[in-house]
Amino acid sequence: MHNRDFYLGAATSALQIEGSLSADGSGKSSWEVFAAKPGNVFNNDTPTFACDHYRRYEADLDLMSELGIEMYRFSTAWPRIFPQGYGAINQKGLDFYARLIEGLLKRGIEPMLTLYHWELPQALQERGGWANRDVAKYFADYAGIMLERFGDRVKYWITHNEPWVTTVLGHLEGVHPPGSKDFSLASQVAHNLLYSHQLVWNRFQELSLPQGQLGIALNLSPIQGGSNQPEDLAAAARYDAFLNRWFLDPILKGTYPEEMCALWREHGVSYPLERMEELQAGTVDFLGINYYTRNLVKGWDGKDDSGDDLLRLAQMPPELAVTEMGWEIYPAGLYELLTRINQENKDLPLFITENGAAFADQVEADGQVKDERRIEYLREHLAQVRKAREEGVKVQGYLAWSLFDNFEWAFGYDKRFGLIYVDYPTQKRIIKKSGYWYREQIRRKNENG
Ligand code: IFM
Repeated sequence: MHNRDFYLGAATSALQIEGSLSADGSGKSSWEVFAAKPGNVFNNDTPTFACDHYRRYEADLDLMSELGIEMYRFSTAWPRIFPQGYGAINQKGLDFYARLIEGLLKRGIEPMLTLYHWELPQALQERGGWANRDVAKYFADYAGIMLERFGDRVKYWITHNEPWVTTVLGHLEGVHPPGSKDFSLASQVAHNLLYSHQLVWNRFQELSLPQGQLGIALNLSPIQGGSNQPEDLAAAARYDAFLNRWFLDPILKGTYPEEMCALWREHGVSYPLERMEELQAGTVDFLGINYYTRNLVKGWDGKDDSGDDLLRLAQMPPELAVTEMGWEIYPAGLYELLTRINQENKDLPLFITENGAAFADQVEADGQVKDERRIEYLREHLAQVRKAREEGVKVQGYLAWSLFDNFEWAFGYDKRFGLIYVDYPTQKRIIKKSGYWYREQIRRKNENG
């Protein structure tokens, strides 16, 4: 018996697992082009083969069944559907996702479909990417096709995965495509991403799918001062506006945080300020939260010129436990986030759309991957979710990141987040100890009702 008012599942994204990037008439994505340039990705790894999921999806679906996964969050690659970003539809691209969705439903696994997990058609990047407002309109057209085609079978939809990452890593830090470092451009991009979400929300309302639920997945973190000094606490409040509320506030309240507006005024950036009214409040049926760690922040003492007061992170105390990403393991942060969001938005349905950890997994002589630290990480985070639910927070699901080890963006294949180990040269999959542990959690949840 499945207890489906709370799903336990797993998540992936297209580019990170599929491979076969030019199969069946697909166009190129900006990530494919960025990764091909030496120096952009660790070890010059590319997503060309990844987990070869495009060809092995049937066997991968069987693995999901074996683990008892109840919900599977995946993304569709825009360039597979519209190789040029708009215009002619590539039917074969749609057919792949039709087969995947059928395969999930046949196995009793609820699909959650993310429309944009960072794969911008390169043809659109060449026309200015997300800085170009037309791209938001093309995105809404692509979303419209996906909704028309799959809206009868897919209930849970996500527009953007972590638009903050597209904005900041792609346009301010320059470590994701297009590799820009420009605050004004980043602010324009952020606004257009939000605008594209709004356009999809409008379309979603017009279609009025009987069961459809639309959300967005935001990377959120509790932000704390590196010390109790007033300047650190003030910096933490500003950093919260930058990391969390830049996207939360427009989606939920229809406004930008005052701290961001002040920063734009200070830097002479007018684009988002002039267009704020095109974003409405409450444009989600549920909020997806991707949670990995908290951030400690320190104020700028004015002694160096290494950046903006708003954007500085404190050095973490070296004694804190971290994952292979160097991210502090801080399970209580998940509870802090859930209760905060629930307080500010009473009874908003929430999903943990990603949570997980990279560790240096090894296949042992007996062929097993005994990833005890990942089990500990998942156990502790799930306990925080349980606590929030017991206090009445409407968390409807928890999706582990990730089902498989996969292409971890600028870190290439160096970081392993999976419940399932992938030996890339042979493409052999090995269910890790954490995968078996997770299966047991799912079984117990359903046994206890
Ligand atoms: O792998 C990524 C994912 O694509 C988006 N969220 C964070 C994960 C781990 O870095």
